[in-house]
Amino acid sequence: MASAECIFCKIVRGELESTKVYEDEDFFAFEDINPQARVHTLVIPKAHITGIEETDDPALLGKLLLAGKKVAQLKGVDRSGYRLVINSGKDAGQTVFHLHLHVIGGELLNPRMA
Ligand code: DGP
Repeated sequence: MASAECIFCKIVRGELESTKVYEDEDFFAFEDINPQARVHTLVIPKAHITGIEETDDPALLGKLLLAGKKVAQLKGVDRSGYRLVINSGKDAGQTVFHLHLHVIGGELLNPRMA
């Protein structure tokens, strides 16, 4: 179910501009507007799911990770290394309430994750 106000749903629908990296039937990947490393791409389900706490669907979550791997390959960081991150809720600093996987790499990342 799409949400009329959700910015990531608008990106999926093409109502908001984005730089597309990958798309399949269920997922869409695009460049983060505020990159935190040379490679910073977001992978989202096309369906509106507010965050990882909203779903227990193993197929969806498995495919989301596989789409993240695919994006890492497309961005050329699969061999050098990359980080997959999902922020959930306030303490993690989640700002967009549409499930998204950050694919971050292209440089040596800070080993500190919190
Ligand atoms: P999070 O903190 O996990 O909720 O990360 C949300 C990310 O979404 C953040 O890195 C910036 C990105 N973002 C927010 N609005 C837009 C937008 O309109 N376009 C794009 N491409 N990225 C956005």
